[in-house]
Amino acid sequence: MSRLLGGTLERVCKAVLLLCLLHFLVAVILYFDVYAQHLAFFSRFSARGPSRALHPAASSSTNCSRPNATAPSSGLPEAPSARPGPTAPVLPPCPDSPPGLVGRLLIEFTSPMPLERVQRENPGVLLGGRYTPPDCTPAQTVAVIIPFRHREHHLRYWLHYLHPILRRQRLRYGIYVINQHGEDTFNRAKLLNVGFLEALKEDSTYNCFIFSDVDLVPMDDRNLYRCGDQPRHFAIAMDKFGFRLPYAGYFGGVSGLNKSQFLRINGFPNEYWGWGGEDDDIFNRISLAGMKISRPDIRIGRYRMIKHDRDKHNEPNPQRFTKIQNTKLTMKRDGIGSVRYQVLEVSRQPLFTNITVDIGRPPSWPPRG
Ligand code: UD2
Ligand code: MN
Repeated sequence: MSRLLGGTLERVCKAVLLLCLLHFLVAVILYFDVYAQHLAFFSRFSARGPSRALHPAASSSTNCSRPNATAPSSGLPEAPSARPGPTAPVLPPCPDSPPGLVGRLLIEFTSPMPLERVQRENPGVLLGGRYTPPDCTPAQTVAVIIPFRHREHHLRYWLHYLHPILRRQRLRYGIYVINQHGEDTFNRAKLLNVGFLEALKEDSTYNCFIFSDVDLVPMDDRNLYRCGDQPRHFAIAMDKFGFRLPYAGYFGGVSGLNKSQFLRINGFPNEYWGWGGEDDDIFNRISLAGMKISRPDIRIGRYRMIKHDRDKHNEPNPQRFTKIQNTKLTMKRDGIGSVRYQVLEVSRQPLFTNITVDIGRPPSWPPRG
């Protein structure tokens, strides 16, 4: 009897032990899945010798305390020279869900951010802010376009946070800062039209255009800066709006359209001078063209905006309310097909391409100066 009992007990013990082992294994797998970036971090050490030889400056100064610490901490091969030459084997397509994404990021705008540091931490980024993943072939080429004037301080943070994110997302991309020359009234949407044309002039393979305010940083790298079947709105849950969409038709902040979607709506309006309304006009254009907005999950489309006052010469446009009622009438004649501007300078900086442009001034309102 006792032998029988002992035998049963032994079997039970073995089963429990086996279960524990299984549980432990699942826990380990989950751990490495969630903390994939740590894996990437460690793998960097094993590849340290050669990467150091290629980038002597990159080895010591990387800040790894932040989850989205830049450059080598992504664990990706960095060297442009690692890219395949004409005889190298064809790289596999980049995965739909890039491995090595971090998820939620810690974003803060308090520590100073010198450009030299950003540059040092992103050695794989080529002149003009161009990057191509060294280990796979992306399906799209993405032009990121930033409307800009007098926001150097914001741009530094933007570059610091975005380059590592975009690299982890395995994108082939270029960064275009469209800098409005002079002190006339600001015109965000017209600058974005200029960015579309100028980026294509530089590289006709661009087929996805992401339009981003300079002061908006995503808080989650799973918010993939890619284009899809429908125009995409990325910045759906901003800190300044309590991490909610302020209204159903909101399309401000960061958005993305592929080339054909952009051309189908005749691009963006050129006639919104000053603050506001242009994003609603773009939303109208998309709806009128029979397209729908696609958005990420509300938990992923989170953003921090660098706090700022309203800029000079970007006062709210009092015409915006009437203008957005008339998109149907105006979108055919006012858009990418009719944009007039003059490029004053194209300068390829280490982390971005700066395009200074004269876009003219509003016809009547507001008075200049
Ligand atoms: C909101 C929208 C923005 C746009 C704007 C109305 C958010 C987060 N963003 O921005 O997408 O629809 O309202 O026009 O809700 N800029 C300069 N220099 C200037 C003025 C503007 O660089 O002197 C650029 C810069 O990229 C900035 C963007 O234009 O981020 C939008 O201007 P803003 O940040 O002053 O306006 P905001 O935050 O109300
Ligand atoms: Mn802003």
